[in-house]
Amino acid sequence: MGRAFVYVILGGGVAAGYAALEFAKRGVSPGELCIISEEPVAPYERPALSKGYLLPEAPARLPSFHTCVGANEERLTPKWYKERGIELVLGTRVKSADVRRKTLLTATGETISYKILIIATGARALKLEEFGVNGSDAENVCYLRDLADANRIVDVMQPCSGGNAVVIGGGYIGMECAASLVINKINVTMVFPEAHCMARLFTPKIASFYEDYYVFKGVKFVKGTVLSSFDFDSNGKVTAVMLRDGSRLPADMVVVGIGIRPNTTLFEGQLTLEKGGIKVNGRLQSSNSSVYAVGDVATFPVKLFGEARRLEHVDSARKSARHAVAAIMDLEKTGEFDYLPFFYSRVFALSWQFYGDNSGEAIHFGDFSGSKFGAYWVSKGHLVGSFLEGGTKEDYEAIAKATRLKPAIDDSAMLETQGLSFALAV
Ligand code: FAD
Ligand code: NAD
Ligand code: ISD
Repeated sequence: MGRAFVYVILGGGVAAGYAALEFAKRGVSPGELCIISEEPVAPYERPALSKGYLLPEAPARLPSFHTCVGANEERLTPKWYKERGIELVLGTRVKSADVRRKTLLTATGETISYKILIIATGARALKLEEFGVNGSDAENVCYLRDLADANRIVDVMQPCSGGNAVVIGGGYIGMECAASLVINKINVTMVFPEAHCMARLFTPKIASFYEDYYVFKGVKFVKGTVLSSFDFDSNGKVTAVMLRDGSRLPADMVVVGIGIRPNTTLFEGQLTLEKGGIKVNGRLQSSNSSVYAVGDVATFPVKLFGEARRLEHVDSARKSARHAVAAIMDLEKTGEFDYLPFFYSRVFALSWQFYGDNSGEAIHFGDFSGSKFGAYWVSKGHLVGSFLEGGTKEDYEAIAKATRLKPAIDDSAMLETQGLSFALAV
């Protein structure tokens, strides 16, 4: 038993939604395109799950944040797909793939064949068990990758008002969930192994601003250690988190955000992998010319830095997906993907954006005791990265433009003095 399509998108997350929009704009015919997703709902803007979705008042709920509203584009509801003859195969896991035969086998036993496959399987959250700690199955231990996880956090938070949450991990999930928990009137302690939060991106000085802000909001930080085990009650609920430094943190709930792994397993041994992702060229095409990969799962050449990167951010998922579809449907006219890495976050009343690469020397600017400050990164005499908290639309456009141009920097002291004005004048 099986169905055949010209184009199949495997995965139904952010990249899948933006790929579908691009296919529709370029005139895909009814019956040509299919999206297969393990999730039971049409593609949505995953970033909403750690922000609007967790708010106690007027929380974001589907269908309001289906793709592609995050980029101010159309909202692709199930009706939108139906009207265009785009098949949504939801709640269906693909359990094996054969790129030589161009087939996918679903967990329901159906074989789906394609002429062109776009892999958009994203990533999975790392589990504590992978670090030797048991307890992920406890009813008050939460992760956050998909809608089911977000619903679980909402349910677990409800009886915890006034109680204690321990957040494991000081990255994006840790920081954004900690803010949401505080807004839900839950006392939060964050635990992570590094010396400061957001260690992959922030300098100690930038991190210090956000940590101070969080402390003002009541968050406690336990840095430089990791959890070693949980205490459980007789119902198997976690009651405390034991740390490797010997301390014990009482917990009514736990949120874990300790990184992700791209979902590449189906293609291991069939496609070339690089840096943990599926290696693709500037057209997002893998080592098999009928297979493309986009979003979190793809390692693509970042022309600006002359090297391949795998990015775990929504803008990259949206743009790589659209570029892949452009390359598939208009191969002759579509050039190489020329992407400027862009990350952002919003927590409490704060909001920052980052463009480029955080390598080389960091040069801070602005008022770190006020509401607008930032940093430039200078590598090999050129500006390669820019961070700004509290900017206006024009400020962010300016740092993005300046970073893309990679201007030569002869005098770091002058860059520090000029600060944001440097980017605004480029
Ligand atoms: P995903 O959106 O994860 O989609 C992958 C899809 O593939 C899922 O639907 C999954 O179920 C499906 N799938 C996987 N394997 C199979 C299989 N075998 N069979 C069928 N289906 C399968 N980035 C930012 O830049 N800013 C933010 O503010 C931000 N906030 C975030 C908040 C949260 C809570 C999370 C989890 C991520 C956030 N991100 C953010 C990151 C961003 O959401 C991801 O980079 C983006 O979703 C990647 O898109 P993707 O399509 O590659 O993968
Ligand atoms: P992350 O990579 O941002 O952070 C992982 C954190 O885990 C590290 O900072 C570290 O503190 C911690 N850690 C690592 N090993 C640990 C251990 N053994 N014990 C305790 N802590 C440990 O990953 P994340 O925060 O889990 O986020 C998951 C994904 O979601 C990422 O791809 C991220 O980009 C994405 N996301 C992005 C945004 C955004 O861009 N605004 C928001 C939410 C999620
Ligand atoms: O990109 C995003 C983001 O950060 C969100 O919170 O999309 C969502 C919402 O803006 C979409 O509703």
